[in-house]
Amino acid sequence: MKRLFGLAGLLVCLVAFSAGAAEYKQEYKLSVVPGANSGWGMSAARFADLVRERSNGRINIKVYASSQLLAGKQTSEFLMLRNGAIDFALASTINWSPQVKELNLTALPFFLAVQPDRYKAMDAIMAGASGKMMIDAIEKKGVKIIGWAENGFRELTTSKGPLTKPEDLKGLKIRVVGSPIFIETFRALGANPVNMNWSEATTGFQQGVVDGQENPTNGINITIKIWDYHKHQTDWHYIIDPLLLGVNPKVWASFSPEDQKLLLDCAAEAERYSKALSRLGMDDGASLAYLQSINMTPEVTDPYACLQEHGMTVTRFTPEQIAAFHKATQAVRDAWIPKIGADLVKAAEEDMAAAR
Ligand code: X2X
Repeated sequence: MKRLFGLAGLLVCLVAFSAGAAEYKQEYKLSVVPGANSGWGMSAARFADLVRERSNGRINIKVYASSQLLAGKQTSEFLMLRNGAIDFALASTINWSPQVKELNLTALPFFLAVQPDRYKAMDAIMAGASGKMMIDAIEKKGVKIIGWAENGFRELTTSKGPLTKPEDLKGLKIRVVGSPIFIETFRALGANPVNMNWSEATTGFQQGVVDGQENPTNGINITIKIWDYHKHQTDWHYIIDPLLLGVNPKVWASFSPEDQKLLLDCAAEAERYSKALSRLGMDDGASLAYLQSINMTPEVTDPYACLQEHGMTVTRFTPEQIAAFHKATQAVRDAWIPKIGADLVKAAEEDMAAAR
């Protein structure tokens, strides 16, 4: 009798186990817009590796970099994640902002640049009420968020230059992402913005279709060897590009509570790694120390020296230069604050002030 119960118990366990296991996919697809060697792609790979390791291979996330899952069209990522064509995405606010207007907050020109410590300001938004409002806005539209990360402050690179004042941008053709606030910002500065998907951008730079572009130094500009196309970098910090780790809500609900906790923990580590890659050589040394402590120091640790060694000029804006650009883009902020939500902008201002 005892043996019979034992056998029955075993059978119940087996059935329960296979039912549970059957809910998990063989492979979860994670979308990344730029290449695998970008800081962004490396952060996604770290997340996937940590998850695979800690789940003993039960959760297998595969990173699809270079907009592979998006047929090259970066602004369709949010809808594909929402409808389940993609399981996970490490995504930029810039690419999702056409669907979630609140995500234009960090694309408000010179909004963070005028803060005394721009990284502290970004961290304060992520950790504060305004960050929570951004996440709520995304989740209301049908995507679960499990963490933040960072592409970085977007600096301008051009074939003409150096650029030191707003008038220097007059007539320059600049590649931007297909999100309206970018077009308006560059028009306000007298430039000629051209919307181009990232998947076609480097070919465009090579062919000289545009005179410039804007992307973060460590994560993108250095990894694509921007010096092959542009000789000048303008460090104006005009906007920052935070990243969000999103999951399709049905996929999220299919994970056990223990595995959800595992995923959240791995997302937090990936965030730390991603921020360190983005801020390396631009902070007080904390990013380098962290990367060394986890044995993941990248080849380039001094981004400015790297750009200069490759023949580029780097113009690092003074607070006065930033103030001049801030003034020149006032109309863009005035037009966009009501679209983003005045309450969200106010909450961000309060979060940043509290962290000062
Ligand atoms: O397209 C860009 O510039 C990139 C790669 O930074 C984004 O996806 C926002």
